[in-house]
Amino acid sequence: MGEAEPMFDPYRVREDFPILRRRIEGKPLIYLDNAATSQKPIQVIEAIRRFYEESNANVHRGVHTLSQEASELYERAHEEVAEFIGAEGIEEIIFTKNATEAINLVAYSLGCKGLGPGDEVVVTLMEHHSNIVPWENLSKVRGFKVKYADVNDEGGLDYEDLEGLVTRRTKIVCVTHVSNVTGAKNDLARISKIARDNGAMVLVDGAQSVPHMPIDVKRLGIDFLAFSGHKMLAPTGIGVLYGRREILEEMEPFLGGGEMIREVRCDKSDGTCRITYNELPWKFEAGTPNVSGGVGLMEAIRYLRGLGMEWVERHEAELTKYALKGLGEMDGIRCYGPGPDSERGGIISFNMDGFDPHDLALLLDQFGIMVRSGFHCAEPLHQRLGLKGSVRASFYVYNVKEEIDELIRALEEIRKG
Ligand code: C6P
Repeated sequence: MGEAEPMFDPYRVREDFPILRRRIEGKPLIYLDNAATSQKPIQVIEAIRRFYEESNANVHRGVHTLSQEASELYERAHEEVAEFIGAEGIEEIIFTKNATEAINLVAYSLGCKGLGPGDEVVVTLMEHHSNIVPWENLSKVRGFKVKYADVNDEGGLDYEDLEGLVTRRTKIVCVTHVSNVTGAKNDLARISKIARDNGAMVLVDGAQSVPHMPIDVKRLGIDFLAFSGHKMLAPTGIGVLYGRREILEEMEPFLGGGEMIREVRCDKSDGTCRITYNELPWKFEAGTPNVSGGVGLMEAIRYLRGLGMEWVERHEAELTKYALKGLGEMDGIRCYGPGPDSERGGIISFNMDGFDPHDLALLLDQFGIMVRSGFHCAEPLHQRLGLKGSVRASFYVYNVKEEIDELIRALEEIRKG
């Protein structure tokens, strides 16, 4: 009997990404900056073009054919996102600009109603700045306290420290699912239990997990999930906040304007204005939304579902193991984060002795290899690990082992000078 057909073929996937045909410095492009943003398949590019060529109109505002079509597409995009992450329905799916705006929406909405003096918010030292700065800024205005759960020397979450910090005063625990620096993956079921035992809500930053693995918000028992379309094959400018319906119904809108209201009645004689909000999710989507972004995100999700999220996860785990082994065998390279046999995402940060991270990234660029360097918007984690920065390689569906071989070959060449 012949070998079974592989279910997932990254070489076939590559053909869908026009940008991968580019050459940089005369060399084939090797794109290893997927944690910053992913490349886009032709299917997504075409879907956006089709929308503008055939159906472009504002949504929920016109009775004409184009507005009806655009509204249907936009609503269907919410439905497909809901299915993708196991939400109950579109009431739980709010489209935002990106993960950052999704987290800010929760922070500022809770800041309007629900967070004040005596309350606490628990975050972790491994958070991206977007899951720290909104809470810190708001705490100064609203008088609540932000506490930080520690990480261990490998950059993994210190669950005992977290458990000690979460108390009856804690209103919300805000954690990343996968670190954008070390790839460390947090145990959300364990975190949810700690929060729930203390009556706290859980917000998960899924920016580095939703694009890369199957996610079921109901099974994870979380209250909020924030993620960005641009890291999962969709265009920039579209992101998602999942929120549990009962909680969203109680929350105040973050932004006011058109679309998010049902009625605005102003009485000039007595100066009163009565505003009633629209139903979910539109209550949280003020103004003309990013309709083409929603269409692009829907197509990106169809593409990822076509590949199968289990296969996406398995492929990236294989690449990560392979890269960690290769880098681990090199002299003068230090990789951070959990070991190759741990549960982790496809993100590896490292340093090479004697090289500044930005210099190393620039040198790799001359080999056609795109990596990120610096703090990756996670300065507190770098401080905790005693690092002045790092170089980061991050993988996605179109990366192949040969590209990792090239990365290692380039690093060897740079090291030898
Ligand atoms: N991290 C990186 O290179 P936005 O910018 O809103 O799409 O995503 C913010 C964000 C939130 N959480 C995590 C864990 C993230 O990694 C990011 C984005 C990019 O690591 C750009 S700074």
